Amino acid sequence: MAYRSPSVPSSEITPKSVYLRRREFLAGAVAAGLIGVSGAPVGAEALKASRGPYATDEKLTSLEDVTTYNNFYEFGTGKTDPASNSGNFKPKPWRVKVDGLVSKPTEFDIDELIAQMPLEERIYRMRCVEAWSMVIPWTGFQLSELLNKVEPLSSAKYVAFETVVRPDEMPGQQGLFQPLDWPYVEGLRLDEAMHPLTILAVGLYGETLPNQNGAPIRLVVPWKYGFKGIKSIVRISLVDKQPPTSWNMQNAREYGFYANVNPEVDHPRWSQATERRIGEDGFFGSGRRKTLPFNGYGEQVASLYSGMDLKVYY
Ligand SMILES: Nc1nc2c(c(=O)[nH]1)N[C@H]1C(S)=C(S)[C@@H](COP(=O)(O)O)O[C@H]1N2
Ligand SMILES: [Mo]
Repeated sequence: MAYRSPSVPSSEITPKSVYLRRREFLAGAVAAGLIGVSGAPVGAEALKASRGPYATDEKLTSLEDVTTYNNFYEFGTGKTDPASNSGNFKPKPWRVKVDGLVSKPTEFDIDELIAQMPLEERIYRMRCVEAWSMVIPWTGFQLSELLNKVEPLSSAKYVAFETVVRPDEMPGQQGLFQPLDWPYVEGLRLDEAMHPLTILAVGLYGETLPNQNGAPIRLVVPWKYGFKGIKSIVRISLVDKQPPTSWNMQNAREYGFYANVNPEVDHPRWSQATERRIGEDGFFGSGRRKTLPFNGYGEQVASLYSGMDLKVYY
């Protein structure tokens, strides 16, 4: 029996203003040779999407900050490493395998998948566990739409995700210092995966994902810390037990499976009460803002955790 979540109606077309705000950055980036004269990151394609629900009206983080301040350890551990070191990464052709406890295991070609799925723009806050945050206009589709296609069996309780392993194209996977075991793996409970806020993003700012943001397809779970948003996914498996997750394996004391944003539970080494909004850093800590429970999405998701001790499930 397939698990279904309520579908979300799509409405208007993305407002032009979203794209106009990109222009400030584009001129400088063309000059720097980061993007072609067409105004798109090299290799990027425009994506047509309707405006999805849940959009925050907070100011968008600039395209420049979204694409030059990243965490993607396969390309190095520095914030600018993913943008600098991902030029040889080939996000096409690409296939995503969806298997495990499903009636119809399928391997999807990324272009066919993008053509089939109802693309929406979702403007979400993203809160990294390191206490910085952004507001990003993603283009993508609900993970539930993909899972419904393969028909999870009633024995499926969790969803496991896996990133590609390509040391030839990912310099962070070469050499002696390996900060994480590869592949990067993540997981969600099935009800979290089916929640309408949970998306697979294939683009941002109206175009296909830049390599550093997880091309060609990555997970976005806006009420959880950013590390749950696994990038460059090649496999999605429905399983019956809680799957291992990369940061939890690396340091279980500091990173949990649930990783719901919670200002009341501090990281062992720093407070989670406030966050630094990238691009709005000012003198004397202006630009810091209060972190909200579930990153501000509590109204939508708190009921998923009723009965759980939120102080423990970090
Ligand atoms: N495969 C993979 N996915 C990953 C990471 C990573 O190192 N490898 N970093 C995570 C972390 S810690 C964050 S905060 C987000 C950052 O996404 P962004 O660079 O698109 O803002 O990606 C997450 N997904
Ligand atoms: Mo993060």
